[in-house]
Amino acid sequence: MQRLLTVLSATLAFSGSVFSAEAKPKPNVLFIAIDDLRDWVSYLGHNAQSQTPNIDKLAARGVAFTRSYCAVPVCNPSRAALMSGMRPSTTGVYENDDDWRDAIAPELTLNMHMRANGYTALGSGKIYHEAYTRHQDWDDYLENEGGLPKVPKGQSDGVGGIKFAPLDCKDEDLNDYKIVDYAIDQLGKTHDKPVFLACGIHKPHMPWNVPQKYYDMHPLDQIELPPHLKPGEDLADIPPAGVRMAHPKTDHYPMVESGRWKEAVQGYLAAISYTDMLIGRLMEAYDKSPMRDNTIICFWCDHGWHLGEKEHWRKFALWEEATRAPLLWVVPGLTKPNTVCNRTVDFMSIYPTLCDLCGIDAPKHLEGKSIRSLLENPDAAWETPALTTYTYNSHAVRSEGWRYIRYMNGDEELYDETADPNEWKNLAADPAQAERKAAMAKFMPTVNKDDMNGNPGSGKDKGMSKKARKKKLRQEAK
Ligand SMILES: [Ca+2]
Ligand SMILES: [Ca+2]
Repeated sequence: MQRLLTVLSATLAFSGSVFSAEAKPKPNVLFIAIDDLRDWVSYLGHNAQSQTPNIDKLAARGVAFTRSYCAVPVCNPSRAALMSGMRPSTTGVYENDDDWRDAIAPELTLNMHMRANGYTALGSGKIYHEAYTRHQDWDDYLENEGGLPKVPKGQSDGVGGIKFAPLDCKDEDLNDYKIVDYAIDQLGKTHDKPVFLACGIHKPHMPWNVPQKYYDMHPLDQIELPPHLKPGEDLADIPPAGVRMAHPKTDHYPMVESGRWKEAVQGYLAAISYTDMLIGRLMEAYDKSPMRDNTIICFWCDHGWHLGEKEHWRKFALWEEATRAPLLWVVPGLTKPNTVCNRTVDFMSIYPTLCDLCGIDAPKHLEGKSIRSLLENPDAAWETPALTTYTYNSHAVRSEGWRYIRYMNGDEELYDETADPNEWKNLAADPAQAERKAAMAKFMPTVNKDDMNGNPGSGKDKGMSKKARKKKLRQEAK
């Protein structure tokens, strides 16, 4: 009863029923970023082998989105878009080699905007792509303490570029453990200002090297392969631009030939289970934290992953597997436990939603809009599909029932997600779908900036060296 009263009074204070708007304390934010975690979390029911009890418990605290999509299916541009509020079509940050710092001025980012509005910004691990960090934009940051144990010599580390192997080591031997420790320490402290606390976990990014016990949780003889057709069959109705994204010769054919496809799936599931253990530790600290009753939780993942669907591996594609990624929100006084929202949202919504929930102005440059209405009522009207971009002027629009992809060269794909959730039958050439395609195309950006290497955009900067172009972009970003 005491506990119920505590929660109730905190809820009233937060909802403003007791205090005036001025007296209302700003909520803290626990911002959890996961790297390369696709929709294989138990609560989404997409893969029965996945075991994520701690992430499921976090989902049950608030609103779990079932149709949430990244802005870009690649680490660096996904994070740059989410943290700046600007799409790659606006910034030119499309790939991992586009240094976002040359395109996005410091004051435009989420962490800097929170600081400008009275927040202390604390971070650990991978929030931005770690090749391009700007730690002076945070009040305190722990980048990467601890190491990554190596696979012993003589033991296989995977198949080609797909890296997986169980390790003889402890949970705490991996750097993510210490990255979570940092957030746990901060949750245990009393802070004099509201806190934006970001914790970026690297797993389940490759290499899927985690302690053996996580592999043992997913016995090889019980592993099932993801849904797939006979070799060559699925790609047969995909236009050349889509087949180039699948590039099956790079990863898929070698994987099939190796006979180790199931082992790779086991490795990814093991890395997910390790990640789930870390979330359990973090949530235990959250529950004990003095900040708990006035702390918003936003849990997101930078993009999805293919494990052989469409004969494709990794992210770097505009299909469901590469673009769908978990999104969870817990907002004290606003969200209700065990809420599921089936509306389509993309991660451009995160920055404006945090501004909205924290009572700070949303900067004009933000391209997404707040999803507060969906957090209050998951069935609220919502007309906006999710938009994902991968490479210059190549976009996917995802509505609740359909996915429409249009590549730079005009190649198209269209999938009926209700009848064909595996996206096996491309309907783009069907004349009966022309109206639907036109309606969905209206959500694609009309302005598409050149990528930061000067190609293959409008051509106006062609011939400029990479260095000269970066200089120009840096000037423009100021
Ligand atoms: Ca990633
Ligand atoms: Ca197909």
